[in-house]
Amino acid sequence: MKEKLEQVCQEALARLEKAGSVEELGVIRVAYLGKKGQLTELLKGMRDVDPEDRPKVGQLVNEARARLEGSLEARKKELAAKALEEQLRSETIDVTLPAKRNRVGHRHPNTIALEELERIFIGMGYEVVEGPEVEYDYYNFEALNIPANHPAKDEQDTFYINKDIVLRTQTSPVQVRTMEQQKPPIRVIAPGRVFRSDEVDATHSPCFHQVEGLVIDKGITFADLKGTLQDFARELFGPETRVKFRPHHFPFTEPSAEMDVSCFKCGGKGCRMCKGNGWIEILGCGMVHPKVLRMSGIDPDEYTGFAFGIGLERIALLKYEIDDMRLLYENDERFLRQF
Ligand code: 2NM
Repeated sequence: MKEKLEQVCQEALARLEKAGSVEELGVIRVAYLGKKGQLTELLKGMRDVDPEDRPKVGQLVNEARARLEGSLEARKKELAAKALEEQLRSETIDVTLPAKRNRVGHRHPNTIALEELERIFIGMGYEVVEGPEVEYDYYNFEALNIPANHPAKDEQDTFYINKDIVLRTQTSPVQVRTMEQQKPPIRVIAPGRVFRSDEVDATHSPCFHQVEGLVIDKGITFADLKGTLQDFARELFGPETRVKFRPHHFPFTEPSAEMDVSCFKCGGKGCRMCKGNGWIEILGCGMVHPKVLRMSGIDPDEYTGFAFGIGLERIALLKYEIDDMRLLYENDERFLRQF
């Protein structure tokens, strides 16, 4: 019995010594000290021991129990300390490592293009004006000499809130409001969001941005329009840029034109950028129609003026050579970061 006890005890101590985790210690405790543990079983064997030897053997079993308990506790402390040390080591922060860079936001290509346009026109003495995106039918159409049956008014192109109120299809209503409120001379640009009921594709979106300009004063002529827009084009696309005006029609201007710039990529020889013809259309313009002036309270016999409209996305796509307008609205940070 004594030898058996010693053997079990040594075996248990050896296993404790080898144990690598607190969980393993638990398994060993059950195996020796648990209800069916080896030491407990030995104690049950007491009934076979000589009655006069029982106190002695009982004491030996208790001593063995105490040794095992003591060793268990000691190993538990050791292993817990080791685990803590390992955890601390793995969580050590190397303060000498270079820091992770914080990604800072980036200006949208539209914003960059808009700020460039604003810089150019402010440099020529223009003021930046804004107005409502939800607009009266009157300001969006009637005051611009767009009659009720004009194709531009078609419900297919315009988002109607009700029969009198629309989402503005251009920023010209801001120009009309300016003419109503300010006495000439007027020199303003009106940038902003505009809405048309278009299907989304590489060159269309139901919501895009325009920058429209308006100049009203005594003696303003088409020559002022041409000079201004030529200066603008050279500032935006480089001093070598040539411009070309093609006759066009807008209800709110007479005469009207579209302006092309010589391709800034190939200089006019023809390339992919200008689809081989050397010119790129960038804006519409014209002399403000006398009816438009009169409706807004400006006497067309005293004053004349010119106006123009630029699609902001078109400028951003051209300048940054982006081939799909949808990229401008997805706000994919990997795309935006490039500009
Ligand atoms: C364009 C083209 C031509 C324009 C006209 C006016 C106003 F209010 F003065 F009549 N504002 N903007 C205009 C003229 C806009 O966009 C392609």
